[in-house]
Amino acid sequence: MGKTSLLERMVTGECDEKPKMMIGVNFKHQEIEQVGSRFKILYYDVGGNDHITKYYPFIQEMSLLLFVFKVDSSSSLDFIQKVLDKVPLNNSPKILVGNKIDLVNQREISTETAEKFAVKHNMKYIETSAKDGSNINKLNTLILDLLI
Ligand SMILES: Nc1nc2c(ncn2[C@@H]2O[C@H](COP(=O)(O)OP(=O)(O)OP(=O)(O)O)[C@@H](O)[C@H]2O)c(=O)[nH]1
Ligand SMILES: [Mg+2]
Repeated sequence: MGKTSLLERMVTGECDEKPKMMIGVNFKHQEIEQVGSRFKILYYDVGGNDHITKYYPFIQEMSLLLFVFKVDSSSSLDFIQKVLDKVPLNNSPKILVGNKIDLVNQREISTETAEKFAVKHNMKYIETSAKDGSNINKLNTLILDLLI
């Protein structure tokens, strides 16, 4: 999906060219200054191939949830539906992220389809590219707006 690449881009402004296939949780923190206040956000980046069940207790504790799929793969959005069917969620704000929008010619999920999915699940929707940096600032701003 590009979760680790996206987080890297959000937090450092750079994108690691070769992220490793991940098992377990990767933590990253970000400090943001906004109108005189300082915020610290701790991200939990969960490996996509892991059994999601083992993260249930963590997911319940999150202040905000990001669901990342890749716009060049319709099965990646199906996977999010499967997760939503299984995982008990709290009332924290949720953002659906359609990543890899730089792959214009390989696109399988339209903006409209993803927006409908987001509305259905009470999520905000945003499209990004961790590769070229599209909308990363917008995503950071949205996250902060929803948290404060
Ligand atoms: N074209 C394109 N490739 C991307 C983008 N973001 C990530 N990638 C590539 O997609 C592959 C997977 O990226 P990761 O960041 O490891 O994805 P992940 O969701 O963290 O994967 P797991 O941790 O294994 O679940 C890598 O080869 C990345 O370079 C993007 O926006 N555009
Ligand atoms: Mg990863």
